[in-house]
Amino acid sequence: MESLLNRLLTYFQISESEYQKLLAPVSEENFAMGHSFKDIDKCVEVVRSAMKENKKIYIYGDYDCDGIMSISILVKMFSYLSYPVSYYVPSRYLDGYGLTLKHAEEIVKNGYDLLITVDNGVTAFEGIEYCKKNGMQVLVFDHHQTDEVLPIADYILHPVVSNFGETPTSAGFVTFMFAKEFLGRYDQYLATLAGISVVSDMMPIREYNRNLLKLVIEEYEEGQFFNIDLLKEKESFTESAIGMKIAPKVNAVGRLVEDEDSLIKTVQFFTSEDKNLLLNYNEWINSVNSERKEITKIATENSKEVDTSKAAIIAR
Ligand SMILES: [Mn+2]
Repeated sequence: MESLLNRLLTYFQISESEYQKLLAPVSEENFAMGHSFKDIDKCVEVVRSAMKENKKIYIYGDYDCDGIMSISILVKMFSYLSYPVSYYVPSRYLDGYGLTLKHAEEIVKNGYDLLITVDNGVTAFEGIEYCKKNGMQVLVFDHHQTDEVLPIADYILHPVVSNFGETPTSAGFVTFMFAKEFLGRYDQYLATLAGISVVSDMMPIREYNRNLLKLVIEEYEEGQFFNIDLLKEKESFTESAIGMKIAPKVNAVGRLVEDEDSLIKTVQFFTSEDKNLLLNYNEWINSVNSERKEITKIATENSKEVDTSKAAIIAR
């Protein structure tokens, strides 16, 4: 009779060597399973020389949890090196998704030298072309579906474009891999933000996604990251705490809050270590999330056709 293991392997359609890999302990060294991004060294070089020449760096992200994790990973990375950078969380209502030509004009006007788009960019043709034509350098860290033509950025870091791997992953993961390469070390906090983004963007929990998530959950210690402790409340830090507590709260802000000055508080929340600020912003995030819950409740009670985009007015 066929062994139970063989029957299971057939059932799950995995080979014995894949099974062995699943059993192997995940580490900071092997979680990416040997996958790497083409041109990641070039991206590192662009940022390194920009810093050497004291160039002005601008990060343009997105308003959902993945976008906010991606911006926060870069902002925190630069703060480790005490290098000042500017960043922007676009408003779903005032800017919409992705770098616009209008915003690119602002960036150029303000004298920035290097633009890094995160969780957007692969379809921002006009904005990126404008920046390039005006002498800026542009890096794109994204994971969205690309057109056949790519924007004329200097380099694009993308799971498919950069031949990273078959399994889709989040922009936070892509950005984390850059930060890891740039810093020359695995940073647990940045990895934790990337792990959150994998869950919040509902990426398949397989291969490197699963490994990173497993690793950050295993490594997590209560009291280590005050902001994450606040968000997850009394739960232990697990995939379900991310999916049920952390991600919905961060997404609620991007969904409901209109003005950029408030949106930027989310990145401050993930990059600051000022306890008072964190307590304060946590309360604000919770209040926005309560609004979100209230709206969802009303919407479900009333009808299936309630326009929740109007909800922004309530939460401002
Ligand atoms: Mn995303």
